[in-house]
Amino acid sequence: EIKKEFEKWENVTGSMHHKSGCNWSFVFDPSGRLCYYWSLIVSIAFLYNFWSIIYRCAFQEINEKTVASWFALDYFSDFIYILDIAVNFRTGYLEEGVLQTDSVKLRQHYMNCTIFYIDCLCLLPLDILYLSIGFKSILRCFRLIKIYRFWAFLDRTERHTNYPNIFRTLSLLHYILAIFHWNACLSHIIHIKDGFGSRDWFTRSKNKDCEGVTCDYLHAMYWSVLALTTIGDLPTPRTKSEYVFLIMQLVFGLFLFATVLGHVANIVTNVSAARKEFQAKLDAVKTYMRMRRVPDHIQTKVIRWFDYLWMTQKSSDEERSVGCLPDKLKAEIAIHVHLDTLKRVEIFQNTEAGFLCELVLRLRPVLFSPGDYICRKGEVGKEMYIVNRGRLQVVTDNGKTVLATLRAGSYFGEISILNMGTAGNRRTASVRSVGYSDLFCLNKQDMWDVLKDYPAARVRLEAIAVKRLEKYRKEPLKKIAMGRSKSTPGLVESKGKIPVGNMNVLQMKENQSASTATLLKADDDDDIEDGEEKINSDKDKQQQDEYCNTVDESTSSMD
Ligand code: PCG
Repeated sequence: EIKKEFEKWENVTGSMHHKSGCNWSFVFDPSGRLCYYWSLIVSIAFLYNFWSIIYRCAFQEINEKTVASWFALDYFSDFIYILDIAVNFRTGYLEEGVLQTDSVKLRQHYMNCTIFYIDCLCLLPLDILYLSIGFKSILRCFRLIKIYRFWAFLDRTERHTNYPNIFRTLSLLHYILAIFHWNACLSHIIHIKDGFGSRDWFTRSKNKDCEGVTCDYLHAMYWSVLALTTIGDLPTPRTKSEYVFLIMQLVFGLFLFATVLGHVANIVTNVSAARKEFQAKLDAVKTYMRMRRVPDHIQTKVIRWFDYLWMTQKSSDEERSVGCLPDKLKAEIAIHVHLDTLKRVEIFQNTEAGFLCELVLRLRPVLFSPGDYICRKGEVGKEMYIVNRGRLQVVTDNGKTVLATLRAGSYFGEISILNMGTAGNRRTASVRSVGYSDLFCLNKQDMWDVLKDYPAARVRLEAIAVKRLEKYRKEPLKKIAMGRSKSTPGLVESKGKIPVGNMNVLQMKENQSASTATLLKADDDDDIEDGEEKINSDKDKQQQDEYCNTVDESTSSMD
């Protein structure tokens, strides 16, 4: 327990390394959470400098009353910068993909990096000049170089956040306000320094209601917003330099405006991308159906299918979104996403983790509408299905006799793909969707590929198939076994052999072995009406082991 807690804590903080005796030393994991929170603090310190330096430069508002607080804030932010250097000395780095934690190596690595010199430059102590030129914030301008930490922080947040569009909007807003702020302060500096020989281009009319530094700042900001958003309504320039300055302002504003517009359009497009993609697909299908004069009732059915798809927040090609991930990661996601369903599927219970991984990667989600036939008796079976959501009925030829009702966690279609029916790879019954059904589809080739490596799962699958067949045909087991031995089973048989698992079932049946009897007896005890056959898992596990041994033996003998 303690170890677990410690590991959890380590995950949050980075890692702690125990050195000789009671010498504990921290090493920050650069991708850990502590490093992230620390970069947030450094970013706040940077933002303080970013907004305040230019403001204080322009408005010279520092007086005896405020000087103490500015001093305190300045040196607190400097303290954070110093601490940041200390943190960087203890931040691990990756060498050949391995996190380095040795303190000497970390120190050398940091000191050999340009970042170290940049960090030192940020803290250039020009403050000493306060003594000669006074408390001028321009002397702190080197603190702004720390912007690289702020950008890194934004980058990481954008990558990690679950709301990237909200984050992008806020970040864009911040950039716009910062540009307005800097432009306002710079224009104010030019204005007070009598930059263009006159002050009319910027001066506001005297107003008793709004006086003081704050009002001056607000006026500058207002002027800056008017100029940069190209709204105009600025005091008419008089001198040549005023004209040039204002023209430059307006041109810059135009570019800024276009960039902002582009960014906003991008964000809006991202937000509605899923909807647009969905709508485009629906429109294409509708156009096609109209052109081909598809009957109205089918058109309605198709549109309802789209309705259900949209309402259940499903995209018809979900897999595409995770397509770029390596298989292992894809399997992890898929297992997590489909876990609830898969846990209910009996062939997946008590199976090796590898089996689930292999299978889950090959599952393809499909959606059926009310009354749709997923398969019909006599068709060639090319895939099997697992029910994720919905209700389905297994029906006989006439479609009236319901053999079983399948619900979430059931599977069907395995008999024909395992070539277990007397008619080989033909469907032994029809399966109909009662309402909308959300299924996972697994194609024959994939199924065989997986079962080849997991014979125990195959034995289970076949045992249940035999039981289903018996229920359907009301024939004694032995007969089925005989029938099956004549049929053409699957891939292995296509190579002239009887599939190992099938042979196993046959052997079991022929020998009337205790294993089969137990397995099938367990099946017979099931709630047949529901069609959700359950196997006593403990007994089954025992049997499986027995079967596995037999299978292994037979496999090796066949090989
Ligand atoms: P398959 O491939 O023959 O296609 C129809 C499927 O219905 C069948 O495989 C079984 O997986 C499934 N099924 C579920 N319950 C029953 C049942 O009681 N009898 C039969 N024959 N099939 C069933």
